[in-house]
Amino acid sequence: MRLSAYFLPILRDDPKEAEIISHKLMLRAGMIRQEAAGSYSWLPLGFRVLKKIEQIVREEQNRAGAIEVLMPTIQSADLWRKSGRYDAYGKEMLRIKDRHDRDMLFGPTNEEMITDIFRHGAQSYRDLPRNLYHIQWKFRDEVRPRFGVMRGREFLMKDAYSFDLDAEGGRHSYNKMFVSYLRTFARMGLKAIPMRAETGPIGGKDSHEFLILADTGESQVFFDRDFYDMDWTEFSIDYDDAAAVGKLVEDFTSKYAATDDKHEAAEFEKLPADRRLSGRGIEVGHIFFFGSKYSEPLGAVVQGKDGQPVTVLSGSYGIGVSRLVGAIIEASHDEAGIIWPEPVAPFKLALINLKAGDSGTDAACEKIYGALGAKGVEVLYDDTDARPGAKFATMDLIGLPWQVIIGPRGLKDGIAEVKNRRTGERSNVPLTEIVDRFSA
Ligand code: P5A
Repeated sequence: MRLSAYFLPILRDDPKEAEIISHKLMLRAGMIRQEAAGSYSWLPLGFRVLKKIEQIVREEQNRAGAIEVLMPTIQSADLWRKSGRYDAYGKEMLRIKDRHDRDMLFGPTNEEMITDIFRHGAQSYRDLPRNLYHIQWKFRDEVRPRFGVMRGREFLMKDAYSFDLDAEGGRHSYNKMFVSYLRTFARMGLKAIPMRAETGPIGGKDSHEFLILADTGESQVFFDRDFYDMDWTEFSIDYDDAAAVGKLVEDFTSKYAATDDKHEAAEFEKLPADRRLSGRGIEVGHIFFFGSKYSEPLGAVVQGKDGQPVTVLSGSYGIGVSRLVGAIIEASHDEAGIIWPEPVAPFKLALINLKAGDSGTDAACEKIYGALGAKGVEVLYDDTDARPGAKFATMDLIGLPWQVIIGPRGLKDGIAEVKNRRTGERSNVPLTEIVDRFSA
């Protein structure tokens, strides 16, 4: 992409309405624009990151055996009346009437709808276990939407729903999602610590929230220092091996970690003082097992192996896809701007032409831009006539992992400067080697 033809409305100054760094940087980097309280348009740069995150989530859900569907955002109130949540959900639910005066709502979550879909599509024990998920916009009329996309009213969620015949199967389904979450967040460069949590309006008694540590997080968290020493990268596992999956979950849940509403001071104090850590955390995922809470009132019953009817058991599993964009920035930035982990970066590298209009630098840049593009490397080519200082500031702000800088001076010696955004390390690389350095 050529910057001269792109849409990147950069703000030089800090927007006043933003309280936390990720919100400031997302506005300054031209990633989003606020449309109403807690509601944002995703501009080209932000949209690319959102799609990258969504794709990682999708790949890891598929790997864990979940099957993608897509349900509508607007739901009928009928199923919610059956489950008892139409009244219970309260003011957070955006209620709508259609032209026939029927009660509709903008879905804050989909337990009812998916249970009804499953009920109509599954007849016998052979149709279980199954896990169906979608990645769809939700609306929750939050009392205090704030911090940009971190607590929005309209936000993108991945929500998965499992259906099992018995408690043991239900546990395995829950554990598979647990492990897939460790993998998903690790691929984005995040350590998201699983913590015991309140189940709130979703219900059930078992739930874990996945939190990343950041001073601006909304939850107070307490956890064992040992989490730092765990291996957060090696989660290759056979999802069909219930014992192995269970063992990994056990490793991560046997250490103390809880949000403040589930915190048990007495238990925490049993840890040696130097292992007791507390801080703030951002909830990027939340998984629940609630058994028959929805299948019972909605009549999700299948024929069991012995011919008798069985009410299916369920869990639901959420990831805050749009929240993750902000959360990753909270975890990865410096005073100059965002530092994207490569897997979620909007482009892999910035190609900076220090003297656009100069036939030498233009020709060198065009050649590299064309060759990298042909290899499938995502490049944002700054071919504008802005001053070098402004170009560097913009590229540092938007945080692409690599910068390849080409100016008349280096060109004379046949070299470009390559800068790593995270480490700040710079090196001189022969122009002839640049294209080989990067892969898609
Ligand atoms: C699980 C999937 C649920 O809704 N039902 C379907 C269950 N859980 S949850 O914890 O309420 O939400 C799941 C994740 O969505 C993100 N999230 C939000 N992101 C941005 N703005 C919001 N207002 C918001 N509310 C929830 C969180 O990451 C949460 O873990």
